[in-house]
Amino acid sequence: MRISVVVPVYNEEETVAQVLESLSKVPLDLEVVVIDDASTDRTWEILQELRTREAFATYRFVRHDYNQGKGAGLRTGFGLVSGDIVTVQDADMEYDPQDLPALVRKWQEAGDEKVAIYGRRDLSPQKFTTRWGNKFLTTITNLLYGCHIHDMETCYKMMPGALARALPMEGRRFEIEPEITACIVQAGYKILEVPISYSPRKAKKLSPFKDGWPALAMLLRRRFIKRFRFTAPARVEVRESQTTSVPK
Ligand SMILES: Nc1nc2c(ncn2[C@@H]2O[C@H](COP(=O)(O)OP(=O)(O)OP(=O)(O)O)[C@@H](O)[C@H]2O)c(=O)[nH]1
Ligand SMILES: [Mg+2]
Repeated sequence: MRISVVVPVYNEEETVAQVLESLSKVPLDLEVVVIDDASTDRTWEILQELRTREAFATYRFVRHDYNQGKGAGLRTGFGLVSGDIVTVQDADMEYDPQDLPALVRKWQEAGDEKVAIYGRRDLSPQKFTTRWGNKFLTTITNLLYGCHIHDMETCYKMMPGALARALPMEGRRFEIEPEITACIVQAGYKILEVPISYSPRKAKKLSPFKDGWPALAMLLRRRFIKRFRFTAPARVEVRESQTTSVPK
């Protein structure tokens, strides 16, 4: 049983190698797909160099012709992976891949329940506006969709592969986080959370005001205009691998 990890990347020359090296040490059977969304810095050169290393021989590296946004990167990635469960891994080292086994354990503990597992961050180190923007969007999500989560915007969203591949993914940029969350709930899945470590980077790229509105609009759209319908196939079991994904 495989866990697919989709890594959306845009201009992450400082951290992308570190993220992939850390992923290669995770003791799970991972399928990793890296989507470079037409980075303009050295990211793609670095990925070209990494792909020649034995540790990343099984990884797939894809590049978009032009920049389309994180949502578009995830859409490409979810379309390529074949794993039984799928998660996202941001490439800026805010999230530690060593937390992934804890998410898988939670998934296994849920048994036959239809669940998705989210990594829950401690948002207190975030800037005031970002933190309250996240809390606001999470609260609206809970109110509109009847769920009880604490961190809707987390990148660690682990879900069955069949569901990931069926997601409509109309959001092209950061409104993808509420869209995925809305679709998971509308598909009848319960979202469970696991505490994870989180190191917010200093140079924030997102603006809670500029990027918050499309997220709010997406929450309203999926709730009142375009609901997601999905029929779940039988649930698959995942066993933790004794080896890493690095080929010997
Ligand atoms: N495919 C794609 N990925 C992107 C794009 N912009 C950012 N990303 C990646 O998506 C992930 C999350 O982006 P961030 O800019 O860190 O978003 P964030 O963590 O919500 O915001 P920050 O608080 O600024 O870090 C990272 O791996 C980025 O490299 C983009 O235009 N296209
Ligand atoms: Mg980030």
